[in-house]
Amino acid sequence: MSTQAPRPRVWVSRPLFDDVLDRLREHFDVEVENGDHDWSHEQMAQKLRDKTGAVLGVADPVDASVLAQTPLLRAIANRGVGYNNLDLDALKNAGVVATNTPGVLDETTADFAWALMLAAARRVTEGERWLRAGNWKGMSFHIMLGGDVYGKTLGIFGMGRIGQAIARRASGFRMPVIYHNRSRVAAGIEEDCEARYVDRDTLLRDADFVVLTVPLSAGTRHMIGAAELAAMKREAYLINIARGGIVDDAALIAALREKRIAGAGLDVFEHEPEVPAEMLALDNVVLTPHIGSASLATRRAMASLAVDNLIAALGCGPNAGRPPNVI
Ligand code: 8YV
Repeated sequence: MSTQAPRPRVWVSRPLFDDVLDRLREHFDVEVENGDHDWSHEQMAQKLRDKTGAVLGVADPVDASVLAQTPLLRAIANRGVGYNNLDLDALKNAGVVATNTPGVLDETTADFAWALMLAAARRVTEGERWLRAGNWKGMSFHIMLGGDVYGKTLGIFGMGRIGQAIARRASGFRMPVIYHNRSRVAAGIEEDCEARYVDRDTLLRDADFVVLTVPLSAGTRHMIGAAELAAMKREAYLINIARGGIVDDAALIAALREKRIAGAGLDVFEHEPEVPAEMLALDNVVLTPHIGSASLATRRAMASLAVDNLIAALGCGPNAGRPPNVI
Protein backbone atom coordinates (compact mmCIF):
# COMPACT_ATOMS: atom_id res chain seq x y z
CA MET A 1 0.00 0.00 0.00
CA SER A 2 1.52 3.33 -1.02
CA THR A 3 1.14 6.39 1.19
CA GLN A 4 1.03 9.75 -0.54
CA ALA A 5 3.40 12.51 0.58
CA PRO A 6 1.44 15.29 2.31
CA ARG A 7 0.78 18.26 0.04
CA PRO A 8 2.47 21.57 0.85
CA ARG A 9 0.29 23.92 2.88
CA VAL A 10 -0.38 27.40 1.59
CA TRP A 11 -2.02 30.37 3.30
CA VAL A 12 -4.02 33.07 1.51
CA SER A 13 -4.22 36.02 3.90
CA ARG A 14 -7.31 37.67 2.41
CA PRO A 15 -10.29 36.62 0.28
CA LEU A 16 -9.45 35.86 -3.35
CA PHE A 17 -11.50 34.94 -6.44
CA ASP A 18 -12.70 31.34 -6.08
CA ASP A 19 -11.69 30.15 -9.53
CA VAL A 20 -8.18 31.54 -8.96
CA LEU A 21 -8.01 29.74 -5.60
CA ASP A 22 -9.01 26.53 -7.36
CA ARG A 23 -5.77 26.72 -9.34
CA LEU A 24 -3.84 26.76 -6.06
CA ARG A 25 -5.93 23.86 -4.75
CA GLU A 26 -4.77 21.69 -7.66
CA HIS A 27 -1.31 21.66 -6.08
CA PHE A 28 -1.57 22.56 -2.41
CA ASP A 29 -3.67 22.35 0.74
CA VAL A 30 -5.02 25.88 0.87
CA GLU A 31 -6.11 27.79 3.96
CA VAL A 32 -7.86 30.97 2.92
CA GLU A 33 -9.16 33.80 5.07
CA ASN A 34 -12.71 34.74 4.22
CA GLY A 35 -12.62 38.25 5.64
CA ASP A 36 -10.25 41.21 5.38
CA HIS A 37 -8.08 41.50 8.43
CA ASP A 38 -4.96 43.52 9.22
CA TRP A 39 -2.34 41.12 10.51
CA SER A 40 0.18 41.83 13.25
CA HIS A 41 3.66 40.32 13.06
CA GLU A 42 2.69 37.82 15.77
CA GLN A 43 -0.41 36.75 13.87
CA MET A 44 1.55 36.43 10.64
CA ALA A 45 4.07 34.17 12.37
CA GLN A 46 1.31 32.05 13.80
CA LYS A 47 -0.48 31.68 10.44
CA LEU A 48 2.73 30.93 8.54
CA ARG A 49 4.26 28.56 11.10
CA ASP A 50 3.16 25.41 9.29
CA LYS A 51 2.97 26.82 5.74
CA THR A 52 5.26 26.36 2.73
CA GLY A 53 3.89 29.32 0.81
CA ALA A 54 1.52 32.26 1.04
CA VAL A 55 -0.37 34.76 -1.07
CA LEU A 56 -0.29 38.05 0.83
CA GLY A 57 -1.81 41.50 0.54
CA VAL A 58 0.48 44.52 0.39
CA ALA A 59 -0.16 45.42 4.04
CA ASP A 60 0.67 41.99 5.48
CA PRO A 61 4.09 42.26 7.17
CA VAL A 62 6.91 39.73 6.90
CA ASP A 63 10.23 40.45 8.58
CA ALA A 64 12.97 38.54 10.43
CA SER A 65 10.83 38.20 13.57
CA VAL A 66 8.13 36.43 11.54
CA LEU A 67 10.58 34.33 9.54
CA ALA A 68 12.31 33.10 12.71
CA GLN A 69 9.09 31.16 13.39
CA THR A 70 8.33 29.82 9.91
CA PRO A 71 10.77 26.97 9.23
CA LEU A 72 8.79 25.48 6.33
CA LEU A 73 8.23 28.71 4.41
CA ARG A 74 9.70 28.75 0.87
CA ALA A 75 7.76 31.41 -1.05
CA ILE A 76 5.65 34.53 -0.61
CA ALA A 77 3.54 35.90 -3.47
CA ASN A 78 2.56 39.52 -2.85
CA ARG A 79 -0.75 40.35 -4.48
CA GLY A 80 0.25 43.83 -5.61
CA VAL A 81 3.17 45.61 -7.20
CA GLY A 82 4.40 47.37 -4.03
CA TYR A 83 6.29 45.31 -1.47
CA ASN A 84 7.18 47.61 1.40
CA ASN A 85 5.42 45.07 3.67
CA LEU A 86 8.28 42.64 3.02
CA ASP A 87 11.79 42.76 4.45
CA LEU A 88 13.65 41.51 1.39
CA ASP A 89 16.98 41.04 3.17
CA ALA A 90 15.35 38.91 5.84
CA LEU A 91 13.54 36.86 3.18
CA LYS A 92 16.79 36.33 1.30
CA ASN A 93 18.59 35.24 4.47
CA ALA A 94 15.80 32.80 5.20
CA GLY A 95 15.91 31.44 1.64
CA VAL A 96 12.32 32.50 0.95
CA VAL A 97 11.47 33.59 -2.60
CA ALA A 98 9.28 36.71 -2.86
CA THR A 99 7.27 37.80 -5.91
CA ASN A 100 4.96 40.69 -6.84
CA THR A 101 2.52 41.52 -9.66
CA PRO A 102 4.02 44.20 -11.91
CA GLY A 103 2.63 45.11 -15.31
CA VAL A 104 -0.99 44.05 -14.92
CA LEU A 105 -2.22 47.08 -12.97
CA ASP A 106 -0.46 50.01 -14.65
CA GLU A 107 -3.27 51.31 -16.86
CA THR A 108 -5.99 50.84 -14.25
CA THR A 109 -3.94 52.66 -11.63
CA ALA A 110 -3.11 55.42 -14.11
CA ASP A 111 -6.83 55.84 -14.80
CA PHE A 112 -7.35 56.28 -11.09
CA ALA A 113 -4.67 58.98 -10.80
CA TRP A 114 -6.63 60.89 -13.42
CA ALA A 115 -9.89 60.24 -11.58
CA LEU A 116 -8.36 61.87 -8.49
CA MET A 117 -6.92 64.79 -10.48
CA LEU A 118 -10.27 65.52 -12.09
CA ALA A 119 -12.26 64.94 -8.92
CA ALA A 120 -10.01 67.17 -6.81
CA ALA A 121 -9.81 70.02 -9.31
CA ARG A 122 -13.49 69.95 -10.28
CA ARG A 123 -14.75 69.31 -6.75
CA VAL A 124 -16.68 66.21 -7.81
CA THR A 125 -16.99 64.48 -4.45
CA GLU A 126 -17.50 67.73 -2.57
CA GLY A 127 -20.28 68.67 -5.00
CA GLU A 128 -21.93 65.31 -4.59
CA ARG A 129 -21.79 65.50 -0.80
CA TRP A 130 -23.37 68.96 -0.96
CA LEU A 131 -26.14 67.79 -3.29
CA ARG A 132 -26.91 64.66 -1.25
CA ALA A 133 -27.15 66.81 1.86
CA GLY A 134 -30.07 68.65 0.23
CA ASN A 135 -28.24 71.94 -0.26
CA TRP A 136 -29.00 72.41 -3.95
CA LYS A 137 -31.92 74.82 -4.16
CA GLY A 138 -31.56 75.95 -7.77
CA MET A 139 -29.04 76.69 -10.48
CA SER A 140 -26.27 78.88 -9.21
CA PHE A 141 -23.51 80.41 -11.26
CA HIS A 142 -21.09 80.68 -8.39
CA ILE A 143 -21.01 77.29 -6.72
CA MET A 144 -18.19 74.75 -6.71
CA LEU A 145 -15.77 76.88 -8.70
CA GLY A 146 -12.75 74.67 -9.19
CA GLY A 147 -9.47 74.54 -11.06
CA ASP A 148 -8.99 73.57 -14.70
CA VAL A 149 -7.19 70.44 -15.74
CA TYR A 150 -6.90 70.99 -19.49
CA GLY A 151 -3.69 72.78 -20.43
CA LYS A 152 -2.16 72.69 -16.94
CA THR A 153 1.28 71.28 -16.18
CA LEU A 154 1.39 67.70 -14.98
CA GLY A 155 4.34 66.85 -12.73
CA ILE A 156 5.06 63.19 -11.99
CA PHE A 157 7.41 61.91 -9.29
CA GLY A 158 8.42 58.38 -10.33
CA MET A 159 8.56 57.48 -14.03
CA GLY A 160 8.12 53.73 -13.83
CA ARG A 161 5.38 51.89 -15.66
CA ILE A 162 2.52 53.61 -13.78
CA GLY A 163 4.08 57.07 -14.09
CA GLN A 164 4.48 56.54 -17.82
CA ALA A 165 0.86 55.39 -18.20
CA ILE A 166 -0.28 58.55 -16.39
CA ALA A 167 1.91 60.72 -18.61
CA ARG A 168 0.65 59.15 -21.86
CA ARG A 169 -2.92 60.19 -21.00
CA ALA A 170 -1.94 63.88 -20.80
CA SER A 171 -1.83 64.60 -24.53
CA GLY A 172 -5.63 64.56 -24.81
CA PHE A 173 -5.72 67.23 -22.14
CA ARG A 174 -2.98 69.19 -23.94
CA MET A 175 -0.96 69.16 -20.73
CA PRO A 176 2.82 69.55 -20.74
CA VAL A 177 4.37 66.77 -18.67
CA ILE A 178 7.43 67.14 -16.46
CA TYR A 179 8.81 64.33 -14.34
CA HIS A 180 11.43 63.56 -11.74
CA ASN A 181 12.86 60.11 -11.16
CA ARG A 182 15.93 58.66 -9.45
CA SER A 183 17.41 58.44 -12.92
CA ARG A 184 16.31 59.87 -16.22
CA VAL A 185 14.36 57.37 -18.34
CA ALA A 186 15.41 56.40 -21.90
CA ALA A 187 14.88 58.99 -24.62
CA GLY A 188 12.36 56.71 -26.37
CA ILE A 189 10.18 56.64 -23.23
CA GLU A 190 10.39 60.41 -22.81
CA GLU A 191 9.32 60.80 -26.42
CA ASP A 192 6.46 58.32 -26.12
CA CYS A 193 5.21 60.05 -22.95
CA GLU A 194 6.03 63.55 -24.21
CA ALA A 195 7.61 64.07 -20.81
CA ARG A 196 10.53 66.32 -19.88
CA TYR A 197 12.95 65.46 -17.08
CA VAL A 198 13.36 68.18 -14.44
CA ASP A 199 14.94 68.36 -11.00
CA ARG A 200 12.81 67.94 -7.93
CA ASP A 201 12.61 71.66 -7.10
CA THR A 202 11.55 72.59 -10.62
CA LEU A 203 8.80 69.99 -10.54
CA LEU A 204 7.46 71.29 -7.23
CA ARG A 205 7.63 74.88 -8.46
CA ASP A 206 6.12 74.42 -11.93
CA ALA A 207 3.56 71.62 -11.69
CA ASP A 208 -0.16 72.33 -11.35
CA PHE A 209 -0.68 68.66 -10.47
CA VAL A 210 2.01 66.88 -8.48
CA VAL A 211 1.40 63.14 -8.82
CA LEU A 212 3.28 60.60 -6.70
CA THR A 213 4.01 57.13 -8.06
CA VAL A 214 7.25 56.30 -6.24
CA PRO A 215 7.58 53.21 -4.02
CA LEU A 216 7.79 53.69 -0.26
CA SER A 217 11.32 53.18 1.08
CA ALA A 218 13.59 54.80 3.64
CA GLY A 219 14.58 57.24 0.88
CA THR A 220 11.03 58.30 -0.02
CA ARG A 221 9.46 58.39 3.46
CA HIS A 222 8.07 61.93 3.97
CA MET A 223 9.55 63.09 0.66
CA ILE A 224 6.57 65.47 0.58
CA GLY A 225 6.55 67.43 3.84
CA ALA A 226 6.04 71.03 4.92
CA ALA A 227 8.94 72.41 2.83
CA GLU A 228 7.85 70.64 -0.36
CA LEU A 229 4.22 71.69 0.09
CA ALA A 230 5.39 75.27 0.62
CA ALA A 231 7.34 75.06 -2.64
CA MET A 232 4.20 74.11 -4.62
CA LYS A 233 1.94 76.68 -6.28
CA ARG A 234 -1.08 77.83 -4.32
CA GLU A 235 -3.26 76.65 -7.22
CA ALA A 236 -1.64 73.21 -7.36
CA TYR A 237 -3.05 69.82 -6.38
CA LEU A 238 -1.20 66.90 -4.79
CA ILE A 239 -2.21 63.40 -5.89
CA ASN A 240 -0.98 60.29 -4.06
CA ILE A 241 -1.77 56.90 -5.58
CA ALA A 242 1.49 55.32 -4.38
CA ARG A 243 1.86 54.73 -0.64
CA GLY A 244 1.00 56.44 2.59
CA GLY A 245 4.13 57.58 4.37
CA ILE A 246 5.57 59.20 1.25
CA VAL A 247 3.57 62.26 2.31
CA ASP A 248 3.76 63.69 5.81
CA ASP A 249 0.01 63.64 6.49
CA ALA A 250 0.20 66.17 9.33
CA ALA A 251 2.03 68.67 7.09
CA LEU A 252 -0.49 68.07 4.30
CA ILE A 253 -3.43 68.66 6.62
CA ALA A 254 -1.91 72.00 7.66
CA ALA A 255 -1.27 73.02 4.04
CA LEU A 256 -4.81 72.09 2.98
CA ARG A 257 -6.40 73.78 5.97
CA GLU A 258 -4.48 77.00 5.36
CA LYS A 259 -5.13 76.74 1.60
CA ARG A 260 -1.41 76.82 0.87
CA ILE A 261 -2.21 74.42 -1.98
CA ALA A 262 -5.55 74.17 -3.77
CA GLY A 263 -6.33 70.58 -2.92
CA ALA A 264 -5.36 66.95 -2.90
CA GLY A 265 -6.52 63.55 -4.06
CA LEU A 266 -5.38 60.71 -1.82
CA ASP A 267 -5.83 56.97 -2.25
CA VAL A 268 -3.28 56.06 0.43
CA PHE A 269 -2.57 57.23 3.97
CA GLU A 270 0.21 57.09 6.49
CA HIS A 271 -1.69 54.94 8.99
CA GLU A 272 -4.15 53.05 6.80
CA PRO A 273 -6.97 52.26 7.29
CA GLU A 274 -7.08 55.16 9.75
CA VAL A 275 -7.60 58.56 8.18
CA PRO A 276 -7.03 61.50 10.55
CA ALA A 277 -10.21 63.25 11.70
CA GLU A 278 -8.66 66.59 10.66
CA MET A 279 -8.32 65.24 7.12
CA LEU A 280 -11.91 63.95 7.07
CA ALA A 281 -13.11 67.40 8.08
CA LEU A 282 -11.54 69.11 5.05
CA ASP A 283 -13.47 69.77 1.84
CA ASN A 284 -10.48 70.38 -0.42
CA VAL A 285 -9.30 66.78 -0.42
CA VAL A 286 -10.71 63.74 -2.21
CA LEU A 287 -10.25 60.58 -0.14
CA THR A 288 -10.48 57.01 -1.41
CA PRO A 289 -9.74 53.68 0.34
CA HIS A 290 -6.63 52.39 -1.50
CA ILE A 291 -8.53 51.37 -4.63
CA GLY A 292 -6.12 52.52 -7.34
CA SER A 293 -5.92 49.09 -8.96
CA ALA A 294 -9.50 48.11 -8.15
CA SER A 295 -11.13 47.35 -11.47
CA LEU A 296 -12.59 43.86 -11.54
CA ALA A 297 -10.48 42.80 -14.51
CA THR A 298 -7.26 44.12 -12.99
CA ARG A 299 -7.85 42.66 -9.55
CA ARG A 300 -8.50 39.32 -11.27
CA ALA A 301 -5.27 39.66 -13.25
CA MET A 302 -3.33 40.51 -10.07
CA ALA A 303 -4.77 37.53 -8.21
CA SER A 304 -4.03 35.24 -11.11
CA LEU A 305 -0.45 36.45 -11.48
CA ALA A 306 0.20 36.10 -7.75
CA VAL A 307 -1.06 32.51 -7.91
CA ASP A 308 1.05 31.76 -11.03
CA ASN A 309 4.06 33.07 -9.15
CA LEU A 310 3.42 30.96 -6.06
CA ILE A 311 2.76 27.77 -8.02
CA ALA A 312 6.00 28.24 -9.95
CA ALA A 313 8.02 29.28 -6.89
CA LEU A 314 6.96 26.09 -5.12
CA GLY A 315 8.13 23.99 -8.06
CA CYS A 316 4.80 23.19 -9.72
CA GLY A 317 3.03 24.03 -13.00
CA PRO A 318 4.50 24.95 -16.38
CA ASN A 319 7.02 27.45 -14.93
CA ALA A 320 8.15 25.19 -12.09
CA GLY A 321 11.12 26.80 -10.36
CA ARG A 322 10.93 29.89 -12.58
CA PRO A 323 8.35 32.28 -11.06
CA PRO A 324 7.88 35.18 -13.50
CA ASN A 325 8.10 38.06 -11.01
CA VAL A 326 10.79 37.43 -8.42
CA ILE A 327 11.49 40.66 -6.52
C1 8YV B 1 -2.97 46.96 -3.84
C2 8YV B 1 -1.15 48.33 -4.44
O1 8YV B 1 -2.37 45.76 -4.11
O2 8YV B 1 -0.18 46.97 -6.09
C3 8YV B 1 -0.01 47.69 -5.12
O3 8YV B 1 1.12 47.92 -4.65
O4 8YV B 1 -1.01 49.11 -3.57
C4 8YV B 1 -2.49 47.98 -4.84
O5 8YV B 1 -2.63 47.54 -6.13
C5 8YV B 1 -4.39 46.78 -3.87
O6 8YV B 1 -4.93 48.01 -3.62
C6 8YV B 1 -4.87 45.73 -2.89
O7 8YV B 1 -4.43 45.95 -1.61
